[in-house]
This record gives sequence, structure tokens and C-alpha cells, in this order.
Amino acid sequence: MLLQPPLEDFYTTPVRLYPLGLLYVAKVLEIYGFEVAVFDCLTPLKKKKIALPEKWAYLKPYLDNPYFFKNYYRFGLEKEKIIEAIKKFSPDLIGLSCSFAAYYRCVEELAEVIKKNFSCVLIVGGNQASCFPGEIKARTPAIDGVVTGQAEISLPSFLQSYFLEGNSIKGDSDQFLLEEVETKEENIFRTDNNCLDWKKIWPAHHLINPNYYRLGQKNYASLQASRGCPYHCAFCNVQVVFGHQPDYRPVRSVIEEMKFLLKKHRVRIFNFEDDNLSFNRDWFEEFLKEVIKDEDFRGIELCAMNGLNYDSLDEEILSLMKQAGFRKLDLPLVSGQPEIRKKLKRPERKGSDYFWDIIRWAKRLGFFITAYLIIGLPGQTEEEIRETAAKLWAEGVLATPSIFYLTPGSELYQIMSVPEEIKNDWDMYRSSVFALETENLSREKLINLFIYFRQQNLARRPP
Ligand code: B12
Ligand code: SF4
Repeated sequence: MLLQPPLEDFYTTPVRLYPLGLLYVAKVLEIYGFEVAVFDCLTPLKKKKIALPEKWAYLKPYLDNPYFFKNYYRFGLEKEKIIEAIKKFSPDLIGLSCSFAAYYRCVEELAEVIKKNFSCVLIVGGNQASCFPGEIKARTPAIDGVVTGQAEISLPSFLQSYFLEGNSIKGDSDQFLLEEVETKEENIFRTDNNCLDWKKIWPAHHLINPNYYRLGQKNYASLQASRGCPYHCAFCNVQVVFGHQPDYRPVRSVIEEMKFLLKKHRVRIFNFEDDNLSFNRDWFEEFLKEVIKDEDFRGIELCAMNGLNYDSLDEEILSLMKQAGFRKLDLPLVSGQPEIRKKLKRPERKGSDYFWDIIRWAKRLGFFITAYLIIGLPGQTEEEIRETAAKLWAEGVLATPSIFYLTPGSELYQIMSVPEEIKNDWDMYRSSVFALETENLSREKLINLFIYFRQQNLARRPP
């Protein structure tokens, strides 16, 4: 049984909680003969007001501001309901998604409750688990195993060592014999070792209720056409799980998965959570053309809420994207200052003004554009941030700020000097607590900038 745990914060983003990582893990387990249930504690989303932890008392004076957060919440099911669901399925193995440092406390709490009530094997995986496997093992004895990296690569060997080499589990251990699975489904294994080829499998979408995942009136699903990104942006850590070698699925396989979702799950919005979907221009062009020419896809919407790298877009690709069903364009600009982008190693092969060309072309094509800025980066100033925002607003672009937070495994994480009490406290690794101050940007300035963006964006919202 695989669980997406509850979380605690001021907000979450219900339209992007599709448990894609767990569905890939589920597929791996199914291939090995397990009967799998995916239990998403966050969907349908429930929230309950809870007390703001004392360490964030500095945010209290702002909670009255109409443009700031109002309350601190626990999102997700109560633990009694989770225990009940686990009892009902009675699993031999439980896997928890552990993607965020900020919400590790909730994973730990859930792990401890599970261990008190059940004797099954308990494992965690995901980005956070991959960043800190040793620390997690040492910190949370309730967790039996920390599986790092992509489940398709690491889970088979974990299953083999755990279930074939002495550890007990109910059921028939023969079914975990790799050789046996290999002969049955030979083509899904890489030839050089025993891991699965993620490009040859689909996430186990069939294990969730598609009607729980909706954007407005329409069912949506997240998927991945590629993994990995060749760049080395200093604030990014996606390479910890997916590496630097972009790895694309065959276009046909992505189209088939979309058709399955369209027909069986009535999905009308397809959200790509790739690290760098548009990096391989030839692949992206071929994919868009396939979608355009296929009658089944009339009226669908495509989006890449994780953002597209503007450096890899051009007028022709934008036009194909529009025809294929992209209506919104999410573009990470990061900072308006080219020198800061350069220092952060942002890809900018086409020059520092190229972003603004893309904006103009996209506007002409009728896209709704959101540009994402990181606020609070080393070297940034308040003036630059306000100027960039004003420029974006003048172009009719929504400017969305993300307050800079610590990302374990990133270059900045290694080199930035951060007070120990912040670095040692995973709760602090989130935007919403304004943890990191720089020489130019105090916490007060960051909070005021955040409020300013919200106020301005609201005033500009179309009626
Ligand atoms: C989609 C997404 C979200 C969604 C939620 C996704 C979800 N279902 O929970 C939303 C938009 C809500 C979100 C929010 C945040 N996110 Co986010 N998000 C992502 C993103 C872009 C993609 C995740 C994804 O679907 N990947 C595709 C799947 C297939 O990959 P995967 O989940 O890693 O799963 C694979 C492996 O990890 C492993 N695996 C995963 N789970 C498990 C479980 C088991 C048992 C096993 C064995 C293996 C395993 O196998 C899978 C298949 O190979 C990642 C970046 C990334 N590229 O992963 C960031 C990322 C996870 N987010 C991150 C962060 C920090 C946040 C925020 C906390 C930032 C903030 N604003 O403060 C917010 C929280 C806001 C809030 N209050 O909700 C960080 C986490 C870093 C860390 N270690 O702390 C990441 C890595 C991005 C980054 N580098 O900054 N996020
Ligand atoms: S382009 Fe995006 S995914 Fe690639 S390294 Fe930079 S931030 Fe990370």
C-alpha cells in the first residue's frame, strides 16, 4: 500500500497533487506480482486549522494583512481514518512518499503511527528520501528502508534483497524472483542490469479514482514524457533523482498513455511534470504534431505547470503548442537581472533578452502567461525585483513570486552560508516561512514584497 501523507502549511496547491511518483512505484510493485493500493491522504483535500508553530511567531503580525496567509493548516486525512484504510487493505509492505524536507515531520509522524499499529515493512522514497537516506534512517527507526532515486531503478534491488534474502513477508516469495519476471516481461527490463526501463512502463493510473483529480469541471492527470535535465542551475536539485541526462519516451507511448487517460479516466487536461519537457526540440515538435493531427485530442488542454525553459522555445514551437492545446504558458524567469541568472547558471543560449521575445510571440498567439520569479536569491535587490515585476505587468504577464528556500542537493545548498538553526531544521525548507535572509533582503522586506505581488496580481486579475 502506497500513501501520499498529509502535510502542514499555510497553503497547498490542490490542482497539482496528482500522486504521479507513487503511481510509478505502484507499477513497479505490480510488475513484481504485488497487489497494490494507492491511498492519497490529500485527495479529496480536507483541511483543518491548527496552531502556528511557535518558531514562526514572527509571521503573526502579518496574518491580519488581507494579502498575506490567514491560517496555518493540516491538510489531509486524520490519522484514525488512515489507520482504518490500512487495516482494510492489510498490506505486507507500506511505502510513503517522502518528497519534501518541509513536510518530513508529517511523514515521520505517520511512520510512527503505522509502526505502532502494524507489523508490515515500511519504506519511504522520493526527493527528500533521496537527499537524506542516512539521516532519515538514523532519525526515524520506524522506517525500515529508505529507497533512493527512481523507483524503477532502486526498488527492484530493494525488493530482491529484502524479500529474497532472509526478511519475512507473507505470501509466496517465488514471485519476487527477478529471473521469472524477466522472462514474463522481458522488454521492460534494461539489458545491462536488473532495473526497469521507466520509458517502457506507464504509471498505474488505474489505481486512483480519476474523478478526485479535477481542475474546474474537468478531470486532469499528470504525466512525464521525459526525465532529467542537462543544466546545472544552482538552486535546483532535480538531478538527485533524475540525473543530468535527458531521457525521452517514444512519442507514440506518450500518445497511447494520453489516449488511455482520455478514454478510461475522461481526462481533458494533461499536465506534464517533466524537468525539461521542451529541451529536445525535435522530440517536442514531433509530439505536438502528433497531438494536433489526432482527432481524439480535439478540445483537450495541455499544460506544463512545472514550467518550460524559455531558452528552448521559439515562435514555431509556440504556435504548435497553441494548436496542440496549450493555453497557459508557465515560464520561470527566476530573476530579471541577467548577471544573477548567469551566476545561477541558467541556460541562456539565445541571449538575455530572449525571454522578452518569447513573451511577445506568446502574447500574439493568445497564451495566458505566468512568469515565475525567485525572491530572496543571493545578490538580488528589492529595486531589481520591483522593476522586473513592473516590466512583466506592463507586458500583461502575471508575475508570481516564489520565496527562495533551501533545496538540499543543490549547489547553493552546499555553498551558501546559512545559520545552523535554519539548516538543521527541515521544517524551514519552504517558501512560506521566509527563512532565508540576504544582505539586501531582510525577512521584513521579503514579506512586504510577497504582499505587494499578491496585491498587484489581484488588482490585475481579469474580471
Ligand atoms: C509536482 C510537484 C509539486 C506539487 C505536489 C506534488 C505531489 N503530488 O505531492 C506541488 C505543486 C503542490 C508542490 C509543492 C511544493 N514543492 Co514540489 N515538486 C513537484 C515536482 C516539480 C514534480 C514531482 C513529480 O511528480 N515528479 C515526477 C515523479 C515521477 O517523480 P517523483 O515523485 O520524484 O517519484 C520518483 C522517485 O522519487 C521515487 N519515489 C517517489 N515516491 C516514492 C515512494 C516510495 C515508497 C519509493 C520506493 C520511491 C518513491 O520513484 C518515483 C518514480 O521514479 C518536484 C520536482 C521533481 N522534478 O520531482 C518538486 C519538488 C518535489 N518540490 C519541492 C518543494 C520544496 C515544494 C514546496 C515545499 C516548495 C514551497 N513552495 O515551499 C511546495 C509546497 C507547497 C505546498 N504547501 O503544497 C522540492 C523538494 C525538495 C526537498 N527535498 O525538500 C522539489 C524536488 C523541487 C525542488 N527541487 O525544489 N510540488
Ligand atoms: S533548467 Fe530547470 S530542471 Fe534544469 S537544472 Fe535548471 S532549474 Fe533544474
